[in-house]
Amino acid sequence: MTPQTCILIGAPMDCGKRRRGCLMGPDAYRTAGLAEALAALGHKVVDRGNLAPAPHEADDPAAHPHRLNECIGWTQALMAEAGRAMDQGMPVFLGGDHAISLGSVAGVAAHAARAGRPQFVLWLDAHADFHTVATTESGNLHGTPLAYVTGQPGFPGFPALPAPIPQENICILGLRSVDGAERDALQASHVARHDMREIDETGIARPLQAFLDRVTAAGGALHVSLDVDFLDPSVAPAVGTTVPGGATVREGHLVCEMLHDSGLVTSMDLVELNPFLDERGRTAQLMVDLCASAMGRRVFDRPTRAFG
Ligand code: EXY
Ligand code: MN
Ligand code: MN
Ligand code: MN
Repeated sequence: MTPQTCILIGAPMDCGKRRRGCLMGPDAYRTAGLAEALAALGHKVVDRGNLAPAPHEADDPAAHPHRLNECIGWTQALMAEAGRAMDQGMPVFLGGDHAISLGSVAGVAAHAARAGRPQFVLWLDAHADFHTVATTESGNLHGTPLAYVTGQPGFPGFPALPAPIPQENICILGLRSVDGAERDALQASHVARHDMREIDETGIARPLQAFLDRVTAAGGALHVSLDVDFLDPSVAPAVGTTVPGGATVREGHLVCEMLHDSGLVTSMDLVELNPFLDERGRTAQLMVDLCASAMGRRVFDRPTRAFG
């Protein structure tokens, strides 16, 4: 892989849901050696430290949705930072819960639009995260970023989107927990979505390669949003929204290895890690290893020639 300048951006955002702990995510990735792993692959690594939300009104702790003003403040800060970082290299946003993607994805899409490139998004998640502020039953805004970045109505108070992402430029892999309103909205949409049943039947490489081929054909920029709960809880326990039946360690690595080989990835989120729920850092370490795979770590330079 061409050496990149990886810009690590800590986003200790914890307001996208009620269970606390994701604010420790950026430091857990640092402790697990993310910068060192990327540098060992030949990349330049710049750690920008941690962001803070833009100034905002205090939230009523009992309000629905949960901590809306703080989420809007984070979205403003992350959108601005995403644009700056895209000018300097490849941003890796270290969550924080998945509400960081309200800002990171909106910001990279705005940058791509300025550069005249279509933005694509790969969403690796047990959940669809396709609620709006109007449809969320839990009131947890980490369940909304894909609806926001595709320009769905129902996000009062959030920044206007400079560049909504076309639904057909989104692919979700790993689905196994989708609420009714999300299911209806997704089924009426052009978002490509692949649940675990399909992945069991076809393997994970097939839907991923089909999507990567579309990104290549369009000359697109590709943002990858990796939610810890994409992975099976038996191998990635440090997340508040575990759903059994997730991706295996090897499925996770294969996705990341194929992403690297595609040469398409222009930005990335690592989200939902809650170090308070981890077991001796194993989930943080797995996320770092997956990121390293996406950035070029491999066992051999070339595959072994087929025998016979
Ligand atoms: N759909 C559920 C809700 O809206 O509360 C769960 C959302 C979980 C979101 C996690 C981060 O992927
Ligand atoms: Mn620029
Ligand atoms: Mn998510
Ligand atoms: Mn999830």
